[in-house]
Amino acid sequence: MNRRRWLTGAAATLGAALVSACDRVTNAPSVRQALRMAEGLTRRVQRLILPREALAPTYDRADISPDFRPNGSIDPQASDYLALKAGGFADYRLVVDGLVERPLSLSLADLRARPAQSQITKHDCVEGWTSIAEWTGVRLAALLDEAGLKPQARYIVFHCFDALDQREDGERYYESIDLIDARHPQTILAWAMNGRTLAVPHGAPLRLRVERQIGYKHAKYIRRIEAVESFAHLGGGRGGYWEDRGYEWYAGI
Ligand SMILES: Nc1nc2c(c(=O)[nH]1)N[C@H]1C(S)=C(S)[C@@H](COP(=O)(O)O)O[C@H]1N2
Ligand SMILES: [Mo]
Repeated sequence: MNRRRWLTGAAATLGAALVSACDRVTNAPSVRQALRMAEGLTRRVQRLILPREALAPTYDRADISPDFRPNGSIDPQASDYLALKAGGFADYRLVVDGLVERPLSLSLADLRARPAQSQITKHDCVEGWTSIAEWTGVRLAALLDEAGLKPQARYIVFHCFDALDQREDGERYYESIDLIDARHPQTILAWAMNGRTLAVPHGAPLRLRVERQIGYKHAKYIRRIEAVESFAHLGGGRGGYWEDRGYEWYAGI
């Protein structure tokens, strides 16, 4: 196939995969291969066109969606999560470890005591809906600087409490991003939504906002942040719960 036809085919395949529901993924090796190639292209093109720190659009309070839809896990049943929830997350600790000089263990009070940032942005789900909300939290870059990334660190992994099948031993949600997105000025760990404490359906007590990427990259119910050199050893090796099921790793919008 010549390059142009391949690109057209890959774009069509990617488009088809993107409109399918989050839980419906094609597993044909050719499709997965095409997705991976198209994805590398998307990431390289976006990195070329956009400056490192290009901002996602922001909106006004009046634009906030009255009914922001919760999606994916909305009520995790893992026993460790239920115990923390029962105590109002007073015993919650966010662990930051992996390839860092100084591992961190932070309570919600610790997180709230750090400089907060708010942003009103549009969330874009692969299923085809969007919603606008105001998110408040701490910049991920600030926590990474506090922990001190070792030179080998290349990706940041988010380990979550929820298993989509709601089984105690089920595979828990996870995601990963590169250091450019991790250090992006709009990448925050949010503990509030629309001025209120983050609710369980939207990822309490802490979720990621990585504004230049699509919905499934925004890990909810974060329990641990790990700096790694490679994510090949995690889950199915593709860097995230949905990526392991065929979705693209770099889901820039
Ligand atoms: N831990 C976890 N994070 C997750 C999910 C999930 O199921 N579990 N779903 C993802 C998807 S597909 C979307 S669209 C958003 C939904 O966020 P919301 O519930 O606030 O709308 O969370 C993302 N992060
Ligand atoms: Mo989504």
